[in-house]
Amino acid sequence: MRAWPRGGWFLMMAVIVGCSAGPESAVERSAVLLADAEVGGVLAPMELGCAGPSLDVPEEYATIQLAVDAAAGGDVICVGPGTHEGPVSIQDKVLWIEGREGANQTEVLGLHAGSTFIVAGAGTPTTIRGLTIRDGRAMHGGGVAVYHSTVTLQDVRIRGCQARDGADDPPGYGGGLAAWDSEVRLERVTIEDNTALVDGGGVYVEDTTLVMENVALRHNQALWYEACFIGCVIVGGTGAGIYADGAQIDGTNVWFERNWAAASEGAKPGGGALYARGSDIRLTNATMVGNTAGLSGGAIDINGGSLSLRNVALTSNETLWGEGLTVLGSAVDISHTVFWDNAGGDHSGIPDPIGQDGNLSVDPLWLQFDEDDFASWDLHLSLDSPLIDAGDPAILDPDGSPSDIGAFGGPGAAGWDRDLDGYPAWWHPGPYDPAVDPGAGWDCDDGDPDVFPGSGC
Ligand SMILES: [Ca+2]
Ligand SMILES: [Ca+2]
Ligand SMILES: [Ca+2]
Repeated sequence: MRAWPRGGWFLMMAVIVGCSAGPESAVERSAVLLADAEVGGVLAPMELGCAGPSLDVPEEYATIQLAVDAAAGGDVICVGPGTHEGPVSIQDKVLWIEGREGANQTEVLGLHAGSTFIVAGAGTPTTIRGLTIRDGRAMHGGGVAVYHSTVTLQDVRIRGCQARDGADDPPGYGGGLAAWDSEVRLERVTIEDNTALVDGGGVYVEDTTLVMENVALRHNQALWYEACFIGCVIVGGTGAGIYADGAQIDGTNVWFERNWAAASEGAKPGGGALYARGSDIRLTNATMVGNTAGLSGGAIDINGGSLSLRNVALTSNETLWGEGLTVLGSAVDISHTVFWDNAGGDHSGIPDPIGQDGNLSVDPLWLQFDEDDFASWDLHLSLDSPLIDAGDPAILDPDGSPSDIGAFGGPGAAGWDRDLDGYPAWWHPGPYDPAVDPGAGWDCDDGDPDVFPGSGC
């Protein structure tokens, strides 16, 4: 049964790609880092980024790979603005790779010829910063593949990457990013419009620790395919936002929006935002809206391990036969979390959490939300939202008030900069206030790097 849209999905995803320089330049950021690093009279090149000694692309090395090959462990590779060709392979070497003028100026293309970045055997943190990574295609990690390594991605966008074995063939794992036996840290990272054929449209992690702060997973897909040998079998895709197997995930201020796991009958489970098995998942101040899965777990499908949700908004997710949250044999700790408008019901496999530990079943009253017009969505809270100050009182918002539920609550509420223009999105409930917010440095349009205070706000 083909009950799901297929080819039209990409066309529905109009995403603005900006090309302007960020007003907070890498030079300015690096000056701050330089001042920090000079404390005590010790300079650490890996902490200076482009402000310190570096191998420069393209001035000294024509490609990033040539710079990587020439670099010694601990070196900084500084990538100039423009479009650079990958794939880039980093083997047994700890490096810092930074786009000097940030992700809106610096793209690395995978050219559909493997993972755009592969990092293997880097025992201490290798950092990739200030880049847009796109158009990679590989069986594991179309954008970034990490093996037996410790990797940090900062101010990075991963877009339009695919996990698949060949041009048309499954299987693939982790459209945007995949990691095995690794430690991965994501800070201010957007993973959007990536596809896996089959599991982990945005991210696939196995036996890996994944820490996320201000991470947005949007419009990723885990697709189904037909396997035809003797007759044809439809096999579903699982974990459209994230697929976790034997992983530990700790996410603070995480945003799952309209990821799509096309699991179907006789096949795999679902997990529109997240599928996990044998994994320990902890999400604090997450927003999970409009995700879709086939069999179960419109937002979350978890099997074994543990799940902790705190200050999470799990609303308006869809599944054909399951619920918003599907739990099978997991230890669950849910508090200050709102369930609302999930097709097929809010949850299964757990005692009803509503009405205790601060959990709610109320309309979140997003600032703008029309299920049929997702281009208009604005997932800030409206001024009369019942999620305001309804979060865990032990967690505070940037203004010192009790935390709001969702991605715009908690200390990291002010840390969103999805368009990476250097200006954080306003976090407070209610619409942007043109009298006050520009002066405070809040971005009125965090999806467009050409619009910021002083330019359109
Ligand atoms: Ca508050
Ligand atoms: Ca911004
Ligand atoms: Ca902006």
